[in-house]
Amino acid sequence: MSRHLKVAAAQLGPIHLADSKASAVKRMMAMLREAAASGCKFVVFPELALTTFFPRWWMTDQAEIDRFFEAQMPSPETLPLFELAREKKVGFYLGYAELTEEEGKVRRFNTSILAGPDGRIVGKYRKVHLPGHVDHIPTAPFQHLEKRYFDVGNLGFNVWRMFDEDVVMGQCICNDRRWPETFRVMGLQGVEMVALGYNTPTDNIYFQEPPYRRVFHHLLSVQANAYQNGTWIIATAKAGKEDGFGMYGASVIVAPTGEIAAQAMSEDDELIMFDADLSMGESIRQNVFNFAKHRRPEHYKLITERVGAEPPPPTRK
Ligand code: CDV
Repeated sequence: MSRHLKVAAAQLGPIHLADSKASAVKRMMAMLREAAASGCKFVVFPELALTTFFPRWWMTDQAEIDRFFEAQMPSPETLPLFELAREKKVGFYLGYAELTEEEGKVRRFNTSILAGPDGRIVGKYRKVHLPGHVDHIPTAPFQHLEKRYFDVGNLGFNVWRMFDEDVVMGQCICNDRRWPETFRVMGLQGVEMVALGYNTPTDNIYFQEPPYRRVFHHLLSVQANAYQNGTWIIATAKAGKEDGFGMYGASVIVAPTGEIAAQAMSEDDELIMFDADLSMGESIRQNVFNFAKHRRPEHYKLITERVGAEPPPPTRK
């Protein structure tokens, strides 16, 4: 029997500092309704989908920072989204900032959850690869303070069985998509589909590069990792100018062949959909990327033993 899952990437346009979480949820609910009406069973929303991309702002008052976080999920503002998902029998992925307590310590994570078509949370992920910096860079046009506002995720890269189709589903967040390790760890658990939300500024504050090249690197990362692990990837942006600061869109649904099955055309709220054939990944995972047959982990030890690159000493003075 063929296994298909019709899926959607629900790209969000800008959410400004002054916008409420309730208004963001309203927009997401409109897209979830549209996806359900088109027969989609799974909708992927962006990273930090409830608020503006707040790591661009330098803040020192903890109470001001914590306004962007959720102490529970569903939170009062997101509950209507969970209820609608249950009514429409649509599962979803949602990125948000998580405030929690572990071993008596307050922790803050850049988190995503997977909710099943019954509206229950089936899986949680906390972002591992946090980009950016800790200190204020006054000369930069905006900040990227993920390393300041979040702890490094402590749940690892897991997969979950979801839907009647028993899809092996994984999840990760934004910068994780640039690291092959993210996907290989899920690939080694037989992942068939990965949900991924992101917020990527159009401009690089660390070195000069044209915006088209940033979109190229996003697509290159998602397409290569889909192919090398034989998995579908649904990558969803928050896009457009938030209070004047641009973030590119280019949300994509990528097939296990690495080909783009659907791509957003705007930098606004936009739903893209595709009926994903799950058998497409099987032939890749059974042939060119048959891990059991071809991988040689005895030669990969450095990957877990070493963090930074250590070139051999130079031969010339
Ligand atoms: N939110 C992100 O993780 N953004 C990074 C930017 C800073 C490069 C990304 O990898 O898209």
